[in-house]
Amino acid sequence: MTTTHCPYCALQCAMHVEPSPGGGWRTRPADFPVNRGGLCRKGWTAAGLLTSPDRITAPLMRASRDAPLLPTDWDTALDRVAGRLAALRGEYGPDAVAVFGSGGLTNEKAYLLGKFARLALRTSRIDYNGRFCMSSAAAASSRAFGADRGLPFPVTDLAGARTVLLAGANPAETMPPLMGHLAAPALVVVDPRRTATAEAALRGGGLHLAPRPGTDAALARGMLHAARELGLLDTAYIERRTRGFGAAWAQAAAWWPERAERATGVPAAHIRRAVRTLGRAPGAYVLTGRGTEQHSTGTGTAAAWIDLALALGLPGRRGSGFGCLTGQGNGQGGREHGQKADQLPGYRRIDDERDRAHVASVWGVAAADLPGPGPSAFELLDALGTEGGPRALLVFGSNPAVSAPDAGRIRSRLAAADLVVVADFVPSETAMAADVVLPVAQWAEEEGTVTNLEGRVLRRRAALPPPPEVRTDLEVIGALAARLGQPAERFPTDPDLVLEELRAASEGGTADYSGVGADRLEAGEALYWPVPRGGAPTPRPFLDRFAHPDGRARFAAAPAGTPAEAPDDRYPLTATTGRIMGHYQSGAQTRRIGELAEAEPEAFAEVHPDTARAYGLSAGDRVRVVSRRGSAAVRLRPTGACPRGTVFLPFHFPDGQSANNLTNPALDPVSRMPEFKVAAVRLEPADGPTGGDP
Ligand SMILES: Nc1nc2c(c(=O)[nH]1)N[C@H]1C(S)=C(S)[C@@H](COP(=O)(O)OP(=O)(O)OC[C@H]3O[C@@H](n4cnc5c(=O)[nH]c(N)nc54)[C@H](O)[C@@H]3O)O[C@H]1N2
Ligand SMILES: Nc1nc2c(c(=O)[nH]1)N[C@H]1C(S)=C(S)[C@@H](COP(=O)(O)OP(=O)(O)OC[C@H]3O[C@@H](n4cnc5c(=O)[nH]c(N)nc54)[C@H](O)[C@@H]3O)O[C@H]1N2
Ligand code: SF4
Ligand SMILES: [Mo]
Repeated sequence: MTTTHCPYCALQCAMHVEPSPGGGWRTRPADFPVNRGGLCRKGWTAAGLLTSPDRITAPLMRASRDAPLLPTDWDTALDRVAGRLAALRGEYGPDAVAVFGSGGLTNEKAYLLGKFARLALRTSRIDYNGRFCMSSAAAASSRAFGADRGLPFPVTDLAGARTVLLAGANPAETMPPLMGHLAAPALVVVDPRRTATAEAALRGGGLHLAPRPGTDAALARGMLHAARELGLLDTAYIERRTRGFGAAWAQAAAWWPERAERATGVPAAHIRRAVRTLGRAPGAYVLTGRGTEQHSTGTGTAAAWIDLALALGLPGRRGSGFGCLTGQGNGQGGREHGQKADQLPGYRRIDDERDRAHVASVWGVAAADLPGPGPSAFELLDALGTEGGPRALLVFGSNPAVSAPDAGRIRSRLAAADLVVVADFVPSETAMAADVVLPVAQWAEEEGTVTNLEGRVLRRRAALPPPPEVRTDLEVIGALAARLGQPAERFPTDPDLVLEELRAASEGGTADYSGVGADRLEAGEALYWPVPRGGAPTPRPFLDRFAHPDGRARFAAAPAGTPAEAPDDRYPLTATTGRIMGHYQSGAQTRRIGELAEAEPEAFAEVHPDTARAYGLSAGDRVRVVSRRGSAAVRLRPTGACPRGTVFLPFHFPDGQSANNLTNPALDPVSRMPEFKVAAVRLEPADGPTGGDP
């Protein structure tokens, strides 16, 4: 039996992995403060993928674009990849090769992938799926607090709260064990749908506010207005610990609750009641999730929630706070160690001379040799195979053919590239569109560290060896680097050696991991970053001061923008997308686990029963949801939990069922986050004629 952490979400529940009496492996919950002996359905079934018949166990390669993917040996596959990469670089320059990483990769993998892109490929074109995840909240937090640690406190702090406001998060489905920490506080749930989390809030005497999708910023401004009206502003805190309240109030002054009601659909009386329930510090927390962040106005919206929290005096105090719920297993660490387009390890900036000099010295190169910032995830994928765009793409840990916005367009970009290489352990939709597929080890077959949603660095342990012809991501990166002429010692494949290097590269940075020693991890010490060499970890980094040089937080005073697309006569409904408990992300993994696939075998769309009636449709009908970008054929699920005029689709299903055939790739100007949560759509019977474009 080995004790490790779950392969999926950012809670990183602790679990035991052990042989299953019937053959194969099984998981059981382990004791850990975050999950306290609980696991969700995905965690309980996670070991199923280790022995899945669908697993890729040999490299796959196709002879030409139209030829099938066939098994081959590692040398042939790696020689082919390195040879093509070198040729494309020779012909078009280093930016001809693009790299796409993941918040599912361990810290060691994310670090080595960024180093590989900058040193072995010399490309500036590297970004990752976290751009589609928490980037808006990360940008807003960095601006407000001077650092982006999703939760700047342990989740166990939440149990002592009086009230927790959840803006656009549905943890009852997305992080079930977190609900255990939210049992005592009154919840205020902000979600257009009456989700399982909203039901829990109502049962516990809390509140459910249901704004129209894409209108949260107006709601947060309206709440700030009401807070002043009700005399709830913490003026001493505002004076002592913040800057810029005047400008934020100048924004909020125009959002009296009755006007916010018109913009959002949330009654003014509920806005005032929510503010009273939330109240001042201590005892109140504001937490954001993807529902409020995944918009073309996401950074401004996250900032509006931060402004509300600052006005009430919540952040950086014991027993209250502001936080963002990181999503992927290593969503936090994955955004700190240099796989982001604008970043170097330790949350350093690639356009800062001192940051460049530090990392270049650890890497033994000249700072001038490091490329500069590159384009963001969607822009990178969307330029593939175009004039001046990248010709080749290497993917580690993502399935953008299903999870990228306007996925139909991204699938055609993948087809237009000269070379697509995917490292994965299952034949994801992106892997099946690749020229070369490199089979890699899974979570329970290798060692490494991840950083959970609290900013705590954890050790993942190997419980079993990978199948014989399978390599680790670190080995794949190392082998490619060697073929591209890099010295072997520059790309170690032993995770402990990579961690040693990451510690040095992050030292003195915002996300300082220099004190994350193997001995301290081994001893089970709670290593919240920053953790300087030989120094204490930092569970609550903002208690005395925020991370800006003057120690003060900044109000953002961002305007309350509106979604890029509004409903009209041809597309009269608003589609929003998200998650259900039994599937994870693009579904590449969970659709291959029998129990989960049987429970939710196909895509569906939730609509209000009145909407279904207006279209003459009933439960179980197959419908086509159509946007300006494309359509998805799904099963209709009428439910009173979904508001009139809104259509909710999970994005876990591929091809013709993919919610991302519909989504709008309008990008937030700061975070470059796409508008996953708002698209104008209409419904059609799936088997009838289509009503025209597209
Ligand atoms: N089961 C499961 N769990 C997961 C994942 C998974 O795929 N499946 N993925 C993990 C990852 S990477 C992430 S990022 C997290 C995400 O976790 P969450 O943020 O909880 O997940 P979502 O379902 O994307 O969005 C939450 C809610 O936002 C609502 N919403 C839509 N539009 C708006 C809006 O305009 N305003 C507001 N306030 N709400 C809106 C939706 O109705 C939805 O209920 O979950 C993690 N956990
Ligand atoms: N419409 C809509 N779209 C969304 C969202 C939404 O709410 N709505 N949410 C967005 C969000 S928050 C996220 S995080 C993204 C996630 O979307 P994706 O990036 O597509 O995430 P996954 O489906 O987890 O894909 C991970 C792939 O990598 C593989 N993999 C897992 N671990 C490893 C590893 O260690 N190494 C390698 N080489 N491979 C590995 C898995 O088998 C899988 O095929 O989706 C985004 N897309
Ligand atoms: S809540 Fe997240 S970490 Fe915990 S078992 Fe479920 S998927 Fe795994
Ligand atoms: Mo995510």
